[in-house]
Amino acid sequence: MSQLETAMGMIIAVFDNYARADGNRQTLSRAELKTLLEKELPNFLASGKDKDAIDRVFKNLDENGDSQVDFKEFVLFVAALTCCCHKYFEQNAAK
Ligand SMILES: [Ca+2]
Repeated sequence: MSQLETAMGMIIAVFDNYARADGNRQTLSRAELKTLLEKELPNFLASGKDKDAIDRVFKNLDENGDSQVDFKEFVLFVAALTCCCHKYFEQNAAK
């Protein structure tokens, strides 16, 4: 597998790993998203020790308002975060 194929496969695997905890492996509940963020993106929430941080992320991700985060909503979040990282590295490389 190519690097990109491997990366795509890993995003799917991470989603599946956390989404299946409650029996419904199609979506992330709020609790599942919380575990995923804490374990997979510890730096993302490090600054926001307030409990509202997860609620805000969850609300933003749950675009259709069904109180579940599906794979499409999750992957858009990963893409947006990746764009931020890319921007950050680009800015620092230009200095
Ligand atoms: Ca689930």
